[in-house]
Amino acid sequence: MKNKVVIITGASRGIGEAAARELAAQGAEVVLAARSLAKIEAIAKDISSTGAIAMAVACDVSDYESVENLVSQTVVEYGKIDALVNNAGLIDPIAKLSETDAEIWAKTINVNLVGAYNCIRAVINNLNENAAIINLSSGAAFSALEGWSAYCASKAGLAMLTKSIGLEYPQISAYGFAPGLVDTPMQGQIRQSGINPVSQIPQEKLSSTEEVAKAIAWLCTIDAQVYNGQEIDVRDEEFRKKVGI
Ligand code: NJP
Repeated sequence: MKNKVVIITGASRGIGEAAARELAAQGAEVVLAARSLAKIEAIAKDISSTGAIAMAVACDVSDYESVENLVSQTVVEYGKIDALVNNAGLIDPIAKLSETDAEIWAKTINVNLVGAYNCIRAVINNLNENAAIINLSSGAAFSALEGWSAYCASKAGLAMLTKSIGLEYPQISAYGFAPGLVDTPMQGQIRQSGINPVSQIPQEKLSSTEEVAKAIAWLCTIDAQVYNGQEIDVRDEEFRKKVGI
């Protein structure tokens, strides 16, 4: 990963934070993006204190101008972009469809699907050779779960967006990556809801963000190109062997 420039959205906590830390530890120059500027600045400072290169840019992925600013700041600072990790995501509203708030429902689509599109649209003409786009997918893209209609619909749409990039831009590697059940604040929110079997999974059964971060870092390398255009699940044994987790 030495000197590869990687943008990670949703880097203020959970999987995004862990991916930024892992990529930086492997030598990448990381750009942390999220709405909470103070949090990503603190993480970037911590990463920089290890001798790695990190920058924080406040960004709301659902706002195209904000995403354009993220990309232009990255290009000004580092001169290129080698990978985009589309990780920013929301799960609300967790409720049966008739009990959902229309604005909150639309917001999740606007972050999980339109937000990913915005980031891809803004980087696509700025990507370096052998670039990679990693879209954080989910089992929920392919199986409906009670109370998660916005989340499932957004991730299903994202899976088709991944395929579309694979078709239209074969020179770029695009992956849908399902991280499994990972111990993050989003899973805390799910447990609190008490809706559907995922909310019943005890915290100690969830996997660590560090393991998933290793898989994301691997997907940024040329070795991952065998999976171009595909949906990958971290629980796939063959994949785990390749990553070394
Ligand atoms: O989520 P969480 P995870 N613009 O809630 C950011 C998928 N996944 O780490 O803006 C920019 O802890 C937010 O930052 P902030 C999941 O669907 C997970 O669990 O400061 N950023 C924060 O950094 C998601 O796509 C599991 O509030 C925005 C981050 O997003 C990804 O993995 C299972 C934003 C969310 O942190 C990371 O999930 C699975 C915006 N508008 C898929 N809105 C799992 N955890 O088990 C939010 O299958 N963010």
